[in-house]
Amino acid sequence: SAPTLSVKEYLYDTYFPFYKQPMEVGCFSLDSERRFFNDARQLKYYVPPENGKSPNFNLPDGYKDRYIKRDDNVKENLDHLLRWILSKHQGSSEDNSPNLGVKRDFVTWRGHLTKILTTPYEYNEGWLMAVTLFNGTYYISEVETEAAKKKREMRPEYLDKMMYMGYKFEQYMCASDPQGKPNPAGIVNTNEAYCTVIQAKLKWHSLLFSGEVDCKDQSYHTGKAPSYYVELKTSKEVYTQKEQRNLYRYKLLKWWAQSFLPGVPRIIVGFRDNDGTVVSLQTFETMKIFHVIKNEKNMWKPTVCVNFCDAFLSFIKKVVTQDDYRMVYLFSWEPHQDVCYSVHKDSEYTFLPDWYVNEVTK
Ligand code: 0WD
Ligand code: CA
Repeated sequence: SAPTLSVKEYLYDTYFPFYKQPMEVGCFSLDSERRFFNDARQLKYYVPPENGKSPNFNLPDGYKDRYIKRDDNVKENLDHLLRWILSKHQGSSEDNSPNLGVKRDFVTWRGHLTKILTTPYEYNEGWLMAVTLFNGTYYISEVETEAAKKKREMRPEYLDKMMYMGYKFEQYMCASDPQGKPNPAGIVNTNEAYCTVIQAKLKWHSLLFSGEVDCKDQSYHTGKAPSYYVELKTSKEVYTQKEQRNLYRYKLLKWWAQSFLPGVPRIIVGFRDNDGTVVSLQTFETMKIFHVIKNEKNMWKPTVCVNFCDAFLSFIKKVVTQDDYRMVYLFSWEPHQDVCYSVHKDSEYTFLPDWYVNEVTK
């Protein structure tokens, strides 16, 4: 029978594997109509609240009348990232920035890798990852599970509002220009995005992935990307031990994995009260999160996450053998089970677009 991959924690609880310092190789922007631009026009700038003042951000403000939501029925697959790759491919003769000619084993979204990293500690939601080997590179693109689709379509309004509040927090904390001020009277449009493109290496696997970045902290003048990037989060105020445990066990795991991958060093959390007002801020340094949680019982270990990711990428390399843009190896995982896969040719799962395939094979 076909090989499978176990996700059991103890299998991956060994030494921390080699993860080469992630390097930014480019960026791109998506505008208010989700149009692609090969530049940093959507980058935002971090503006902390005035010295000594505690924040007082009204996050539900504008939910009803100043909110333009991205259409999440549109499946974009890897398209924006592929467009970025092509723009480098085409411009490569004038462009002598390093590494772009380098072959990479894997191309994907950062968010997909985050899901893979946290798999050994996930007990609620499974995932589906479509993998195509094309011209020597493995492309990984997530497929929405039936369960996730149902959940999205049935999403109650309070959860939708919660998502809005996360974006609203960004608006309170960021300016559009380096010398600008935040504009909380503006519209929240979730089509807009600034994405960094990162090259990294995990043991034998070279990775090229892209992730959305919230803002740049200009007080780190000497640094370069990704070291000046900041990830913004909101969370409910913590009152009890149990609430603190849940924050550490579930949210910090996801936040750590998401920011560790691209090397985003700081996560700034706005804690909101029951009315959705942010009343305090706390900074977590990504590389110190493990020290924060390690004395608590039954938590999680970065080493398990990263070793599992390495094992999954090796599993892909073992299983995906046919180099063909029309083939998809569909990897699926459900909680308490092993990762397994099925193979599909010319199916609904094919995701590399013709415009990409044609340009690369030209
Ligand atoms: O499944 C995905 N993650 C896909 C994401 C599939 C296809 C495209 N994308 C796009 C997203 O729309 C976004 O523009 O890629 C970009 C982000 O990718 P990522 O950085 O790899 O995703 P992730 O790390 O999961 O999310 C980063 C941020 C989120 O911030 P929080 O603080 O909530 O983690 O990207 C935003 C969100 O702000 N985001 C989205 N925005 C609009 N629509 C979406 C989405 N579906 N998913 C994440
Ligand atoms: Ca964020």
